[in-house]
Amino acid sequence: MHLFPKSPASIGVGPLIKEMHITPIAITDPPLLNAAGLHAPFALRTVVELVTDDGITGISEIPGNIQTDEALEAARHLIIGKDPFQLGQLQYALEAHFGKESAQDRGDTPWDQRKVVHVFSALEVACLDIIGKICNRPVVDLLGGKMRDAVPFAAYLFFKYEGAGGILGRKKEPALKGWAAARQEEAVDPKGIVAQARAMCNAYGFKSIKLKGGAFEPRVETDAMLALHGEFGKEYPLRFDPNAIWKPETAYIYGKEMEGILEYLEDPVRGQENMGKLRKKLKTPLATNMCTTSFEDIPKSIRLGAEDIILSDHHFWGGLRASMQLSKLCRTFGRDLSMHSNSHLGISLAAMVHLGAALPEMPYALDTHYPWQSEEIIVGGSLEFQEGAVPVPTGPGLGVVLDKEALQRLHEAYKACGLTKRDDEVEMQKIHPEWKFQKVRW
Ligand code: GKR
Ligand code: MG
Repeated sequence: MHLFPKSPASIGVGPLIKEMHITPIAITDPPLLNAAGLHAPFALRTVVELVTDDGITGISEIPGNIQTDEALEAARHLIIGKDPFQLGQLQYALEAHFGKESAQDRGDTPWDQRKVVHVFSALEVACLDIIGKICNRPVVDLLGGKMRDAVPFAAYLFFKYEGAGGILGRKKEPALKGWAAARQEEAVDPKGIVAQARAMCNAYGFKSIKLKGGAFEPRVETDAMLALHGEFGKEYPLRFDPNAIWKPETAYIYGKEMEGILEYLEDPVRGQENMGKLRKKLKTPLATNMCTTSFEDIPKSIRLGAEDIILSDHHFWGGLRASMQLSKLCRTFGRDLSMHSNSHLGISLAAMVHLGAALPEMPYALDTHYPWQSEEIIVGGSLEFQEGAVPVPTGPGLGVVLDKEALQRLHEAYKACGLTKRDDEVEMQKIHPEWKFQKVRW
């Protein structure tokens, strides 16, 4: 007896992908500091649109880099004419075409520099958007269904120079109010960081706070965390992330000093070995988006006990379904899962929210850079936060619609800005010519 019709051709014949549009865009970004240097006046993103032969469009957004755009272009022939439901075949074809990437391809920067994971993430999310539209269900339902109605995020603070991005060195605009004004303020000491936290939490209702470190000496950054604890410690969990720029002895000294005030400490040191050793000495849980960043890293992570929390990112882990699989692995091995972020717009945020809503557990509020951005490419403008959380979009697919005019405008900005990849070292050298990125500095 056949459980399925004999001829699979009688089922599963859906629309096929007919067009792919790859649009690099540039969004203004404030002069934020981190271990790799300084954010450029523009952050780059790439928007991918897949259109089926019956006119359904699926969209996605990934970090912008000309190499990823070229790889997407090189993969065009693997995508056009294909069934958007056959994601396994698509992944297999991409890996066969590009070869597998190794953990080393990730690079030493705080962000992931691999290519194929980004390409697959872009295609997978756009296909899920199409599938959701065909089935008339939100993406969260394709990932297993909704475990929560809204997804909580954390305030993500940065040491920063004065200004708003867009034009290098642009000064504050006096007419701005609220967070729009605070976003432009300088924050280079504990006082500035506390003021930034207050303004961001007031505007978005966040109930957890993360400080990006690695920009100043550990003493200054630890003092900023102690100041945040003094101001918010009773109400909000706090986290700190120096992006692996501390030596093990430094991380031990300051990690001990911050014991008891942190919800978790993110990438205090470089590499799974150093993380595993430090983890045995500190009571604070350790999190990472730098040392355990792919499925290949999991066996060693478990052997060494490298971290307590893996910060997934669907752009880096190869999509939303891969992040769901990661959540299962985390559960199996006693790890928690949360989410990492880079500068991004609403398509990425919507994808993060669908994933966050489907995760079986969510012990920590997710990271997002969203408050630092001031432009949008989705119809209706920025997605709204309610009490620090984003309600899961209810429309079919991702539930957000691409604003074509805004896309064109930001594509023109991309062409005019002259950037083709993120390079925070070069940006820092425009202000401090002698500055050099160091993997481990203090
Ligand atoms: O945007 O400067 C930044 C961050 O440092 C980012 O690149 C990191 O990838 O947010 C990230 C992190 O949590 O490490
Ligand atoms: Mg991090």
